[in-house]
Amino acid sequence: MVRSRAYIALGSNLSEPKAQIAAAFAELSRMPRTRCLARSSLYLSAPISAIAQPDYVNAVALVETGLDPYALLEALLSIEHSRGRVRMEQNAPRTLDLDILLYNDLVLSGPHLTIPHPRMHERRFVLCPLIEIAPDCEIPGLGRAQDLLPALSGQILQKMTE
Ligand code: PH2
Ligand code: MG
Ligand code: MG
Repeated sequence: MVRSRAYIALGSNLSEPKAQIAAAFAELSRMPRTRCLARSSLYLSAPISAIAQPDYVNAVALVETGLDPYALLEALLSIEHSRGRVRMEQNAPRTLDLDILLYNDLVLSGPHLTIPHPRMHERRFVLCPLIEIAPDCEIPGLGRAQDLLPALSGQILQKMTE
């Protein structure tokens, strides 16, 4: 089996967000031909959105998977759906959001999937947990994740105690 490594961003700000993220970590390991290799701490973060909404709980996981990027996306969408995610406008509150951040060192741009995630470098709630589990992480086309953090110091984020 061809094994790939993917970093997944987890986010929730509805229906007990902390429990949603804990459940999602468990679900990631239940995806076909996939196991979770690392998970970050949970982070409480102010919403980045034009819509007023509750704070988020965010985290990042590293998975090893035999799924190709599109099959991985399908499996993540199916977990979101099973957790009661209802799609509304962009950046609306959600029970669970699972985004592919990186897939090996792949660069892919299509109508349904863009890798690296196109907004990951602008989001402290993504980069902080990512760096926690992958300190030397390189984002194809953008360089070291560590070097992108200082520009985002204005974004409010707090590591949660479990
Ligand atoms: N996700 C969004 C929009 N804004 N803000 C925070 N703090 N955390 C998120 O996960 C988040 C967001 C759309 O995916
Ligand atoms: Mg998202
Ligand atoms: Mg998403």
